[in-house]
Amino acid sequence: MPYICNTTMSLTVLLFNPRSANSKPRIPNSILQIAASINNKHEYIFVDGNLETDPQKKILDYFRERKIHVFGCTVMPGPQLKQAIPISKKIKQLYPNIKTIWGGYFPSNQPKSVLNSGYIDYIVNGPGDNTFPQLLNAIENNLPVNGIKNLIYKKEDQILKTAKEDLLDLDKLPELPYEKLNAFYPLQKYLGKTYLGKKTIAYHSSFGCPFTCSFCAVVPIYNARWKGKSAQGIYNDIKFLKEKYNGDAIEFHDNNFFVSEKRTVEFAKLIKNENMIWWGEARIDTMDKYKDESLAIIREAGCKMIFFGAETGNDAVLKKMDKGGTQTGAQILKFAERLKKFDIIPEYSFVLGIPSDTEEEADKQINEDIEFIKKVKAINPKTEIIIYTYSPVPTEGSEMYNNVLASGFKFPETLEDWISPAWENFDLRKNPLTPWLKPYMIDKIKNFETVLNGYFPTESDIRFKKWQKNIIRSWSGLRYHTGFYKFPYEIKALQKIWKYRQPEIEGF
Ligand code: B12
Ligand code: SF4
Repeated sequence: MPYICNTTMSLTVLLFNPRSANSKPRIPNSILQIAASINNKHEYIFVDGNLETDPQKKILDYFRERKIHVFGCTVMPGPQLKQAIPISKKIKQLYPNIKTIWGGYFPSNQPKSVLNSGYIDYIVNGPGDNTFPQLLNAIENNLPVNGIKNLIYKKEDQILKTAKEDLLDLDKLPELPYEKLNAFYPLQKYLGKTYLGKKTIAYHSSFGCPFTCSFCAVVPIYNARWKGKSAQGIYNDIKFLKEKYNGDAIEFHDNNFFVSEKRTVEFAKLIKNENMIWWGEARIDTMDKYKDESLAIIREAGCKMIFFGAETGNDAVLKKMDKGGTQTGAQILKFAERLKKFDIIPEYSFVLGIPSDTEEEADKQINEDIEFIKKVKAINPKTEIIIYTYSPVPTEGSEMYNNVLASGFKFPETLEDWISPAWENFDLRKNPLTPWLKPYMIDKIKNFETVLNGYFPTESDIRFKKWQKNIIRSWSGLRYHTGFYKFPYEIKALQKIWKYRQPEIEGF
């Protein structure tokens, strides 16, 4: 029987995390942090689609068994929509008086289609740590919501957005209710075996990001703001998870964990003796400013691999992407070389197929990016390469949104459109449907990716054995070296048989 608190609680809330990965569920930090904000004030139930075979049945059973007042759902683009949409719709049909609330990156960036669906009442736009309890208070007492920050809702036919709240001090937020989650789903199920360790903890230590890359969905929500929890605060939480649940590795889920060198080094010094391996996301230009001794200590403290948005080797394009202005192609190469010295594996992601004025330009840029990636690999063969195709961030009303619309590109209008197979591929940044990208270019990107993954299988797929890597490498070598990427069916077949994982979609 899941934990239900006995003290008198006001409302009962069901918090749903739709399925986001086929395997390896992670600690569902979004709903966990939201639960923390109402802990001991309202009763709550967790349902995690990653650990349920039929989450809709589970949710409807809860609705039948007890009075639930609010349904809260976290949504990122892509596969989570496949459960979030039909289940939210069903709840509204069966229980029209239940308040339905969505939070997370998808609804914050897509308020129109979400609210026009008619089955979502409120969107929490960015952090919900204050907004959610205030909204519940308003729902319970029938109060107006217009004074609550970080909220989007519909009044009559108008979509209204309230003011953005200043970023909160993470050290002052309530502790995450891990033990309550554990009563619904054993926490051990979330501490999976990954490339980093046997029991990997997913941890989120900061809000936002201080940069404004023009393609990034974090920017409209955080507007170049970043605030991190203190090194000591992070350490205390990790130590708790290590001692209580035997966590032995950490995946930092921050958009940009390494913003502050001081915080990273302090954390490294604290975690050093805990014998844990860790990973996080960073910017090349930020980390290239780190002192040698800082890089050495973070490696010594267990940081084995870092994810960086390299994007492209073309300086003009980097500028267009507004990568903060200081990242250059030369720096990307130099930094891959520099990390070799510290035995830290750079995981570089590239965005291919960026908007171009002509077909020739678009194709030329793809060819150059492919050559650049090969240069990175030649300098530091351990570099992990992640390839995305450029997908416009559909932030309604933004300048880029308008430019992309002007190019003939159309975003889905209804919520249901988002779960069509074509749009799912768009979300996974695999097939962007952008007018400047022709099918042969998409094929080229995909074929190169297949050959590259064949010749350099990812280190992070721990099920992939050495002998398997050797076979697939030898099959792909000729193609990689001669640049003949077309029709790589033999590599694809092996990847399919051996269920090759792509870390960009499923994580490690
Ligand atoms: C973990 C994660 C994943 C994991 C999920 C793991 C698992 N098994 O569950 C994996 C690796 C599978 C994944 C995959 C993808 N992801 Co992802 N993911 C994240 C990540 C790193 C952390 C999410 C998290 O836990 N955050 C911590 C919590 C505390 O923060 P939060 O979610 O923002 O929650 C706060 C508020 O948003 C709000 N809130 C959130 N939910 C709710 C719900 C309610 C009811 C309320 C009231 C409030 C609320 O309140 C919370 C507390 O303040 C985020 C980046 C990030 N830092 O958030 C990207 C992120 C969400 N992912 C993103 C993307 C694009 C994807 C992919 C589509 C990428 C791809 N190309 O493959 C895939 C597909 C998703 C899928 N399969 O459904 C983007 C979304 C961007 C966008 N365009 O909207 C992000 C922002 C990364 C990025 N910077 O680009 N992802
Ligand atoms: S540095 Fe990363 S998280 Fe920050 S704005 Fe750029 S792409 Fe987004």
